[in-house]
Amino acid sequence: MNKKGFIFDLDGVIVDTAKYHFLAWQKLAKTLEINFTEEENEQLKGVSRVRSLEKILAWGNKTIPETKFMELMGKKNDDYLSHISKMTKSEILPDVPKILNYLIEKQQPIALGSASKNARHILERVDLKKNFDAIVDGNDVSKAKPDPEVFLNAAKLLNIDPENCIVFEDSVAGVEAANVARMVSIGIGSKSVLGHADYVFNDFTEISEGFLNTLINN
Ligand code: B16
Ligand code: MG
Repeated sequence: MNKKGFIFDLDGVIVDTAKYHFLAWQKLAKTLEINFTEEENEQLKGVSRVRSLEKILAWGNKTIPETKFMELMGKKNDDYLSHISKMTKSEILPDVPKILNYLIEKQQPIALGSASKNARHILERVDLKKNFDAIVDGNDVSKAKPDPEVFLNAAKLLNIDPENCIVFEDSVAGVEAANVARMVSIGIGSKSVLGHADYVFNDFTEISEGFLNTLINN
């Protein structure tokens, strides 16, 4: 049987946590008297915590000392984690378990490729960690998406060549990272945002077993 490397982003692909990142950043930005729109928030998806705060400060034309920067990152994460602590399996996005189970049944290697430093904790919380053969997250990389490091490391751990890997991503930066890594990029979200992906689906309910078989066999 053909083996491909299936790499999943976490926030916004496996679980519905993108909304919690947005809420936590918005709350923090308000304390700095910075407003940003949902459209601008798209630029924060898949982007590291440090880079996200840098972007928000730039939108508000603000500079702050390093100690304050670290303090704000801590605050945002505490707020984010307070949302996560209430999270249940119901926040796994539609048909994700079905797709994972199908790929496991077909003996396909599966990895997580996330920018989040909270990724392992979240996977445990929703009881999906056991489905992954490899996990690469924000603690394991030095360069954030759109740099391909996170996906290239995942491919290495799966022992599959990058060109035989398929990435599922909800962010502009993540699709770009997959493209740079020369992997097949599958955008999960809207075509108007993720038009640079090889394929785009609104969610996993639109992905058929036939399509997965084509990915495995091509
Ligand atoms: P944390 P992903 C990304 O996760 C999120 O999309 C992004 O909004 C967040 O800033 C980043 O993780 C860092 O997360 O603060 O938990 O370390 O989409 O790559 O799974
Ligand atoms: Mg994401």
